[in-house]
Parts: sequence; C-alpha cells; structure tokens
Amino acid sequence: MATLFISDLHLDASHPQLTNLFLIFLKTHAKSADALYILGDLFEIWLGDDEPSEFAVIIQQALHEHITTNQIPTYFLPGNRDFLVGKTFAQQTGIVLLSDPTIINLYGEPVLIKHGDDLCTQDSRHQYFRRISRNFLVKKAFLTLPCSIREKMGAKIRLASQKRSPTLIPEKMDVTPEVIPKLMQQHQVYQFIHGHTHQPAIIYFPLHDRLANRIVLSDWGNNGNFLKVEPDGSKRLIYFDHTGKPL
Ligand SMILES: [Mn+2]
Repeated sequence: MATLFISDLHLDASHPQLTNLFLIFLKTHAKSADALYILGDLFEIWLGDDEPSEFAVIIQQALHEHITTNQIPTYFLPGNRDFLVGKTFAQQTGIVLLSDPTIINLYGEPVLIKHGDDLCTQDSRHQYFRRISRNFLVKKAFLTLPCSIREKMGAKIRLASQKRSPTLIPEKMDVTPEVIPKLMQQHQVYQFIHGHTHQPAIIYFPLHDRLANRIVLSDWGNNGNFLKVEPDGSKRLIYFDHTGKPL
C-alpha cells in the first residue's frame, strides 16, 4: 500500500488520450492506494459545477466509482485552473475538498501540500489575476453568470494563456526559492509537496537541524505520472504509458 499524489493533468474534452490516461490510472495504480491526493489543475479549466459537459460527467463518474467501489479516500486541493470545483462536485464524486495549504499526516509525518502557484511571486501578472479571481464576491458573481457566458470567458482566458506561454521566462515562472524555507518553518514541517511549475523533482536540503525535502509533481502529457509515498517514507515519481505500464 502507498499514498499517491498527482497534479497538473490539465484534463480537457479536446484531449481524450489524457482522459484515458486518467481512467487507466484510477483502474491500475490508484486502485489499491491508501489514499489519493490531487493537488490542483486536474482540469485545464473548470467553470463551475452546474451543467457539467459530457466530458466532465465521465471524469465525475470515474472518480465516484474509484472512491465508492475501491474505497480509496480521495482528496482534491484546487489549482489555479480549477479553483471553481465546488461542493456539488465533491458531493457527486465523493472527493474531499482541501484548502490551500493543508498539512496532512503522512504515515506519522506532517507534510505540507499546496498547488504552488502562489509561490511563483515573480510572475506578477498571474498573482494579479489570482488575487482578483479568488476574491469571494468575484467568484460568486462569476458563478451566477449563464453557462454560455462563462464558457466564452473561459475560452478567452485559455487563449490568452496559450498566447502568453511562449513569451514566458522559465525562471520567472518557477517558485521563488527564498519563500520555501520560510513557508516550511512557518508551518513547522520538513516535507512539502506541490505541483504547478511542471518541473518535477525531489529536492533534499538542510532546514535547521534536519534534512528537509520538497517534491514537485509533474504535469501529464503522452504519459501519466504520480508520486508514490510508501509507509516507510520512501518516495518515487513513477511514469506510466497509456496501458498503465510503468516506464
Ligand atoms: Mn497550475
């Protein structure tokens, strides 16, 4: 048994191979896990729980089956693209919604988990968008708009983000290094897991009198991947192909 962590799948109706990878993952690697944590950006974009598309229903049903049939506790911590996943989604699937950050008890060790986008403090444009979009009243107002209007706005946001991607400087998009030790000290943890940057790594470093670690999850593409943490604390990033076979 082990606890699994995934993030940044960016599932989208226009990429059915990604949806298939996720369904395979639930049926294979995640089937006998102690728990599954989804650390944000499961979806490319989520515009509200009401009137889910055919694609969204497939994902919801797969999660529901995974949680009820296989009895795997599954947690969802929202990312910058799917922070509108709400209570209805949670009720329909059985996932437990977590706030960012959360400290979990992982086989006796406190571990800080986050999506990670708020740590990329050099990306001022994203931080500006984040502040506005996460505002409670803005969120509420957006969710009262008709679905068709939300979809049009979502398409515009997606297009703007696609146009912006090639112009971005990778260093500026990464987590600001100085914030990590401060954050971990503040929460009194020696282990930290996050996603968002798409720069997978397991990094060990000294923090006070101990060896601390930060694990960055990978995004998904032609292959899927997950972090596997075993009860003895050992950690591995595992990649698998479209049949679920580890690479
Ligand atoms: Mn993200």
